[in-house]
Amino acid sequence: MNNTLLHSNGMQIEFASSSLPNSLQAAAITGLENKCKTLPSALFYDATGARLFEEICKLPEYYPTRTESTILRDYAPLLASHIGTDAVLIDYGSGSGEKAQFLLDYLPSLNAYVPVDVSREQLMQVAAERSAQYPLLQVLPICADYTEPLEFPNLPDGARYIAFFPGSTIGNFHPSDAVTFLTQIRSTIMPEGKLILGVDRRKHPDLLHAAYNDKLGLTAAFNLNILRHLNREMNASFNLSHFRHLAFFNEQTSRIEMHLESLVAHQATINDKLIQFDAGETIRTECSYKYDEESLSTLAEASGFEIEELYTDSRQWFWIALLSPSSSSNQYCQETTSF
Ligand code: AVJ
Repeated sequence: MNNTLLHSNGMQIEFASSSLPNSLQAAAITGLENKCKTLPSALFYDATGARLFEEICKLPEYYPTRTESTILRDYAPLLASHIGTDAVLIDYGSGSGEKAQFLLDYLPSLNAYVPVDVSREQLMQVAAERSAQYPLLQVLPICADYTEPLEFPNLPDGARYIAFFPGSTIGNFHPSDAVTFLTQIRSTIMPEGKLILGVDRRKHPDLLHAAYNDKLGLTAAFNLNILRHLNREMNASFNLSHFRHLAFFNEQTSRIEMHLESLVAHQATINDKLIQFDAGETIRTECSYKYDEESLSTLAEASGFEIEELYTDSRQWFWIALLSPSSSSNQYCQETTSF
């Protein structure tokens, strides 16, 4: 593939023929060159992947989305009372904007709503919808990868920030990365802000297994789609029929692992790099950590937070955690993070 262009001034200009950020492309290559092959989970979400995930959320076996929505609906008034008046709500990864909607109806005196998302199209649509819905609300969309430090232009000094990070996306971070990310949120919302965090709880492995191995095979399609995405955006040559979906609960690490298992010894190319697969070798595509009270406390503490409230559902499958910066803690202390 020709990725360079000769400019009229004689300079070679490199351009990406792909809509994937270079950092994500680099991470894909590095991951596939590892001894234990991995791919970044962010690669799931091309247009097809985003649609498949929406369908997964409707499956009877896939409980997290539905359960979190129930908790948000039940506790929205209480959460609103903790948020208080004149706050700025930062919606980390606003997506289709549905989750924050549960809160906004109860927050008539919000200072501003700040949806943050990488998908510009979705972000602008959410911003337009909310502005129309709440004519008095300042809506300040930020198009960014929220794992990078954010800049908040145009916000009044001394605003109280409420970070909202639902969806149990925190479960996709390795514990040490989760600490880094939450520590960064903490410094954004200091000193008076709060964090509302969606967390999937550890539960019976059969329930977890079913949620990631649905009968219709949508999760398998979602997982395999990552290879189709790479074939299209990184000039890769993966043969999807050489792989199968694998998902299991790893008891030691308390995480669901999703893999793509190579059924035969074969090779594929990606951006002209040759990747060899043994029969039975896997690419790990996702980890989804499941928390209990102890591991959640450890995470909160290591990130300089304390748990103020834990809201759960009748089956105790999911948490909406309300965290506040701990007054006593030293935010640079990040030692207690192995599970
Ligand atoms: C969107 C990250 C919460 O980990 O359960 C769904 C993604 N992966 N089925 C999760 C997912 C497989 C999901 N999160």
